[in-house]
Amino acid sequence: MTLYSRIRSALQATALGAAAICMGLPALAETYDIDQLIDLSALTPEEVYRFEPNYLWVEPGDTIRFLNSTGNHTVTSIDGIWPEGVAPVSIEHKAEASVTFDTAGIYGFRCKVHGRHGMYALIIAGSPEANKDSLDLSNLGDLGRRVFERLFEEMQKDIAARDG
Ligand SMILES: [Cu+2]
Repeated sequence: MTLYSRIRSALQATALGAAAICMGLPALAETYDIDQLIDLSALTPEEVYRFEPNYLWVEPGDTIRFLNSTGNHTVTSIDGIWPEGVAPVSIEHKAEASVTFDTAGIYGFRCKVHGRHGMYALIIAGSPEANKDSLDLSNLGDLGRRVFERLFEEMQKDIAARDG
């Protein structure tokens, strides 16, 4: 290695280090995408009609862009899986619509048309504490309850991982 190339790689390492430090600063609000799919190659109905992804943990202040809430798809908040005092969400006929999660808690979404096929999504913003003990699945049918039980298992794993 020549002196010149050694200096150059030292400079590059410094630049990488600086970039890494920048990324370690308190996170700015992020934006995530959730798509709405009709995937005819899927094996089960709840995979044919689905939010992709259907489970996401964000931080308060983050935004989710819901894509392709067109045709028959909707993004509709579920009474009983929604933090108290947060305005309900009802997105229809939008190729793209953003929801910002300012309040910590657990948020359940369904597609009004394909909920009967299991088209649901679970979002946790920051911490589930606000409404984790007051979740009410009585507005859902059997399939919806089964889907949310699976999604809540994911959430419990993430809670355990965060606490551990
Ligand atoms: Cu749908």
